[in-house]
Amino acid sequence: MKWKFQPINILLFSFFCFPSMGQLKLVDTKATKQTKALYTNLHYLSKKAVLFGHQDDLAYGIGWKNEPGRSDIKEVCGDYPAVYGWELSKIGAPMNIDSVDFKNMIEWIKESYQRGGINTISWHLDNLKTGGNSWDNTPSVKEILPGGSAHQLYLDKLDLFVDFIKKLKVRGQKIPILFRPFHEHTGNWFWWGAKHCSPEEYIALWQFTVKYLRDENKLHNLIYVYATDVFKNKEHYLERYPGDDFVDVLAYDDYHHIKSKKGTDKLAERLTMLVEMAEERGKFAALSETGLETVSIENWWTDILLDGIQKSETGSQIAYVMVWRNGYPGHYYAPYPGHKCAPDFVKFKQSPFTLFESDLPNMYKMPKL
Ligand code: BMA
Repeated sequence: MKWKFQPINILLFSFFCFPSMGQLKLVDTKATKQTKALYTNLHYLSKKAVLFGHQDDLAYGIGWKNEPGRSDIKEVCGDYPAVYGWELSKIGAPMNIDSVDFKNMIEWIKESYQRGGINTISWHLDNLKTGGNSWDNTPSVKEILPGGSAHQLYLDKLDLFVDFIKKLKVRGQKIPILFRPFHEHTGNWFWWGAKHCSPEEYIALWQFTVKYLRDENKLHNLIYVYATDVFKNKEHYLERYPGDDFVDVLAYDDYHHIKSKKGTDKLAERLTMLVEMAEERGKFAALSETGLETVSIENWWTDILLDGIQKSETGSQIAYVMVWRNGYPGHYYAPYPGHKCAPDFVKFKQSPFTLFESDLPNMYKMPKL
């Protein structure tokens, strides 16, 4: 039976599992009411269930683009995802790197917020030293830090980011956003990756960014998500960790150990470490990106993804899992009507453990605990 948000459940649950509920601390002590509520609700739900997310869900799917109300997820299982991922690469241009119109993105974020959904933003920032894209891994972190040759260019980009975030408002309420910059940095494919900057530089970049957004620009609707790629152990994960005062969510992306049943031992092992590290800090964890390109295994959703997440009791306590975009035939991570994995996705959706948009309580209202 699906776990229900009845007052008695909340009371009992919080008493046993969440004694310090009222004391969650965000990077931004001035975070808006709705942002604090979202963080608290996610933390709380993480102990019990996992929210499902999908990148660019409302923007396009396989065989369609920009069609109001559409979503491959909804068309397969009858509900929207609980979490929507968006990408800001090329901010300042009319469209992002994946041809999503920024004006439409703003509307989709508002629309999903009004339905009770949650939005997260990633940023494949161009290499500002060379003018290349984020995969141009010419070292440049030092150059965009204060005193560096491309620092002003970075400030200009951050100002575009600030303008974008300021437009995310509904009835005067600023929409809370889970912001996940400089991700997968244990890998080497982006210019902010492990081989292209020192831990000190990465940390300085992160801290500078938080201070610029929060303190200089007074954005108070951001929840900061630190997301590595795969990692060997806790020490490796924390090598570039910017500090408890600069991170709200401990996340990681994993496309490596999700390709077969065998790999899920590694997935479970990492999720366990992640949840432990988050708990020790009074924060929560997330599997910020994953997926099997073209979902070539028919029962992948239940037998690999869900089973992998649930394999370890501790590891299962992540707040959400998000799969990547349905870009084009050959590059998609979610089902669409008629795909061979669709029936299994419906089973995944029906699991009492997975939460989709209409399963959510009011995430923007502080739970009474
Ligand atoms: C990658 C791929 C690219 C895309 C990029 C940024 O993983 O999906 O096609 O441009 O993410 O969204």
